[in-house]
Amino acid sequence: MAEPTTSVGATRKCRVNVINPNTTASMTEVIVGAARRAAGPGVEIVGRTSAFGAASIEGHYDEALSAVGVLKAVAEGEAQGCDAHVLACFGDPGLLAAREIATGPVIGIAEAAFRAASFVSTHFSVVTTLTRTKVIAEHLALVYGAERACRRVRAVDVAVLELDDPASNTRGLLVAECRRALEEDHVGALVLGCAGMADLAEDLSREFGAPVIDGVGAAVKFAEALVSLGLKTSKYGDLAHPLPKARTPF
Ligand code: 5HY
Repeated sequence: MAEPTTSVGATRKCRVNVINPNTTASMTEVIVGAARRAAGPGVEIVGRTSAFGAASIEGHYDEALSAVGVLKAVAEGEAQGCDAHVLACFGDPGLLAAREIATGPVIGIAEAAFRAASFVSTHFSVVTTLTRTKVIAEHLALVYGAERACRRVRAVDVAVLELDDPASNTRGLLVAECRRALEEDHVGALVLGCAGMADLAEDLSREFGAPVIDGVGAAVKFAEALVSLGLKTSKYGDLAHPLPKARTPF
């Protein structure tokens, strides 16, 4: 597995473990780029590609597999003294389990994007990759209590690993779907439903003059804020460290 990449800068305020739950290192670079653009002074971004799971996460099976890789990456980040963890996949795979083993905050990019959208709009729509993964975002909106604010989940039907292939016309398809969402869903903001779209948010926001939200950047800012408030994952109740027992090591 590639050595975690680290940004060195001003006196370090916090170290954020930014995990790509799929196993594609080139996608981790896009994610880490977005995380570093969002990170404030003194915030160290440690990028990590999951060592276990699928090359891209596009369904429930991929999600389940990737959760083990996420737990391994969180454990490595804890051992490396990371103050917070970001799960950079729009399904927030393994989020609650990760919070059990983490001391610092663990932020999923879907939850971060939903929360950010709810601060800047009354209603928002999500634009994700494949039609088959729409249900995952719909489920998360319910789990996070965002189902009333989230008007609709749409898809551009570009596979995760084809997003950065010029032949996929990702930007063109996203512009068309975002425009339809703004016209038909009566929403004030849009959420990009894949970490691989992170570097398109600013450009699309300019295109529409409306907030187009990337969960990677939002998650890094929320992690920074929680760490600066001294807030850690509660160890009272369901997120307490797992009970000691025999487990197959990963
Ligand atoms: C993601 N899959 O953010 C999700 C997007 C999706 O490998 N990284 C992935 O389509 O659900």
